[in-house]
Amino acid sequence: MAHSAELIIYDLDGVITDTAEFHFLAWKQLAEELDITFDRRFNERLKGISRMDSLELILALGGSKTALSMEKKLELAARKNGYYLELIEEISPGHILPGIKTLLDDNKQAGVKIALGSASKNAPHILDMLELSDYFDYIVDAAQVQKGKPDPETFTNAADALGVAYENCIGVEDAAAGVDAINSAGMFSVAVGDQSHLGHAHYRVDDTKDLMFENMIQCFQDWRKI
Ligand code: B16
Ligand code: MG
Repeated sequence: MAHSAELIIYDLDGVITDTAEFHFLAWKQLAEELDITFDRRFNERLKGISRMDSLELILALGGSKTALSMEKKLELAARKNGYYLELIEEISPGHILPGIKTLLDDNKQAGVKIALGSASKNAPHILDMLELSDYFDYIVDAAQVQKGKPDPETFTNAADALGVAYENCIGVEDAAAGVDAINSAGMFSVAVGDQSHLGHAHYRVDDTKDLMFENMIQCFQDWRKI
């Protein structure tokens, strides 16, 4: 008998909307102030990673700067977030990635629960600006998560809160660290993006417009039969 999915946990940045460019510009501004050279290639490593972990990676890139006090690091992280908040002021429903609105509508109509599993402390604010908050049964509070992606906690937190067994959950991600997190949680992983860094997902599409609810459910059921 086919098993049915009970909960789909969506990542935010790179799946629902593309805030990665704004994160990049905000980190770049901070890195320049610290005389650290920072490019788009390095920025790929920050996708899905928490704010403080991202700062540590950037400081390590700059050499000896990792020895800064915690107070100074918190100040730098807050400064970056200030730049980021300025940049995202203009976000509107027009910034929802292609195909996502239909996917959420189909998900809701099928009676499958919906959660947001984002590393971003700004996630509730961004969902509001996208006018998508009403779709979500649960939003993981990034501030409550002890271990960020690739640790499974972001995803297991959502399943625990909604009382769903991990094997009945699907996670949707655009970052390699996020797919690692979903797989370690024992959930079915769906990835959006390139095979070169997302080949470890159970199911992958190139672009959000190719994410079809029925296909995701079909692949999940095939996986559960194994
Ligand atoms: P904030 P996701 C992640 O979002 C971003 O990919 C990552 O670049 C960012 O550092 C992280 O959120 C934390 O964001 O500074 O807003 O708390 O992909 O997990 O939705
Ligand atoms: Mg992401």
